[in-house]
Amino acid sequence: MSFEYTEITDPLYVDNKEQTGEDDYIMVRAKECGDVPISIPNWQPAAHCYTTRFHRHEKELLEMEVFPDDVWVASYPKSGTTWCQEMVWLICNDLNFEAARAESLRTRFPFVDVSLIHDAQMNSFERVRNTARPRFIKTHLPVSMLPKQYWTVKPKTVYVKRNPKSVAVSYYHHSRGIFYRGTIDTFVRSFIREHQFYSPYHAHVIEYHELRDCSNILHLAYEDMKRDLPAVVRKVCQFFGKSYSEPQLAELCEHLSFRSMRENKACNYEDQSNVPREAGERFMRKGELASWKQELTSEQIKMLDQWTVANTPNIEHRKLFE
Ligand code: PPS
Repeated sequence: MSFEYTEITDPLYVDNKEQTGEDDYIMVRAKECGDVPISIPNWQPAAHCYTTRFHRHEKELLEMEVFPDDVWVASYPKSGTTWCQEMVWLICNDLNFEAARAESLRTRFPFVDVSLIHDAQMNSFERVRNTARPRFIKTHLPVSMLPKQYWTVKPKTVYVKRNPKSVAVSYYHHSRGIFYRGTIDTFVRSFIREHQFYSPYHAHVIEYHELRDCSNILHLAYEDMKRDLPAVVRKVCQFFGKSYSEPQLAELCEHLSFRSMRENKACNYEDQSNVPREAGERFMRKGELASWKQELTSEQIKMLDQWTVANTPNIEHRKLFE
């Protein structure tokens, strides 16, 4: 596998990047992905949006060592990753709530590819290399960019997806909390034009979906977690071969409730003192199923819906985004 880089020439990006703070974005495409067991005939992976930092780390990404006892949580950003990580970590660690509260999720479950988009305190690939096994790894990498060894080692992986309109709103607030200075309208338009980190969004979700025959990957949806968390928890326990009593499962669901996670310093990301957060922008923001109904204009909703239709010529795929 190798990577191909393309500059973004879209005027929406070029003309606004200084004002929005979207510096040095670049599209990166993985080539020679024959190892990926995807069920899309003649699949050509899309180029995904990163920053020019990608160049610096491409060898580390390609050559990353993967272990059979790794546990990965993968997603497009803002899809419920953190929620899933906390659930998976606890299920795999005998529901050790004390240990979960004692150490930040960031340390327990490092984000391997963050160095591709931000200047992290420590190179994120190095951080994962230095993590004791069994490792818990968060990634937003699309299927085409997973490290080469992933496909031979096949570590257990949970992929979580979320409705595109919820993702758009959550992603806007998240970016604003860190660096973004544009309006929600500019953000939504740029999200639709696939110029936010890890975009294109639909390809990200569809490509993981098309790995559904891989027994090492479990597919979840944020919406299912909201509607029936105990059912999702049971599914995840089964996937990891774990069994807990009803009272233990009830305690886990309470721990994973939005109210509880929002106040939990080990996973609410409010310890990130180096990141200036805009007033009121909390990582655990709303945690709702469809807050986009109040936060997007009817025009933005229409644009996002048309975009989903345009990106899902296969009707079966369209159902993934309902
Ligand atoms: S990131 O930055 O990509 O890792 O973000 P991610 O964790 O994927 O998504 C953050 C959104 O998930 C919501 N969240 C929750 N919702 C319900 N219940 C629980 N326990 C929970 N934990 C996190 C979080 O609030 C973000 O969504 P929004 O819509 O912005 O509130």
